[in-house]
Amino acid sequence: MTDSAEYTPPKIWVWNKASGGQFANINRPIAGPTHEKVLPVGRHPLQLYSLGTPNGVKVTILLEELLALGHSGAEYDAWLIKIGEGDQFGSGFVDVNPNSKIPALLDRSGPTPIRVFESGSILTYLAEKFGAFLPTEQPARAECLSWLFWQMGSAPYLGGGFGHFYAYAPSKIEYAIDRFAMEVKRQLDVLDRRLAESEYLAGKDYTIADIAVWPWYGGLVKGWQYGAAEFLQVQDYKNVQRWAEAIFARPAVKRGRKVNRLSGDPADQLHERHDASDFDTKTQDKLAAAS
Ligand SMILES: N[C@@H](CCC(=O)N[C@@H](CS)C(=O)NCC(=O)O)C(=O)O
Repeated sequence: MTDSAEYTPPKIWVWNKASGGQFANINRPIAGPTHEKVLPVGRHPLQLYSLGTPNGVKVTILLEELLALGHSGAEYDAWLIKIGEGDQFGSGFVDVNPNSKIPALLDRSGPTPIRVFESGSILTYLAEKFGAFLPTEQPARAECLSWLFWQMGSAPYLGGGFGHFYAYAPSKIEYAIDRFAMEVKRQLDVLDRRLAESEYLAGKDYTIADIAVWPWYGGLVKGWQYGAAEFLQVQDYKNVQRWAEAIFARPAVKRGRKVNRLSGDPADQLHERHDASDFDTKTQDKLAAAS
């Protein structure tokens, strides 16, 4: 790697070397599949192809919340897509998400399967399908969608910007870390001010806006992201802390967080989910013994 201070970009960028840094092996400048692979299909109407990252758990949290409300049509099979091994570039996955990123959903409940990709689109699709967690009346609906889209536009600065340069880049570049730490702290302050005046992001009710924002910014203030809690002084954002705790106390959130998770405490990892009983400790013990 050339030091950024000495780097003069060539006239035309060419892909002739690894970029370095964690996850460099999955980065490519071209789209499309790299190999043929048919996706597995389970018995439920909804087939989710995902991984337990902040983007992935948004969907499993919503599905668990819908099931907790009694929407049996939200039963789902959650299949593991190992992005570190390039599963997102398999032909079957690319058919469901041409952007090759988790999460991706296939709704097989109707005569023709419907593909849905981009977590914000999946949350909206499911909330509309089941008539839950997305207010129908204004101004709450507009507020919910505004915060939902805020997450989609803001989190790349947290993950792709701050997280990348603070934790994953091959060298620590002060300019990049300063730039994105500044932006992430500003975003936390935006949330803190909103949550000072409102219990949840869209108002008094918990909605898909909270479900989208919590895995990123709730996780950050709980110290789960990038080992950056002290660096960013996350304890100062008291209203975000209050909101993050309230959401983490929900049983459906605890279940949703476990699905497709490959890291952390093994007791919090349910690699695939095909039935509500998969969360039982006894079933998990059996699965572990069989593998
Ligand atoms: N805007 C997308 C972002 C999805 C995304 O970035 N997914 C990451 C994991 S958190 C991924 O699949 N990365 C694989 C890759 O970039 O090849 C969404 O909200 O669904």
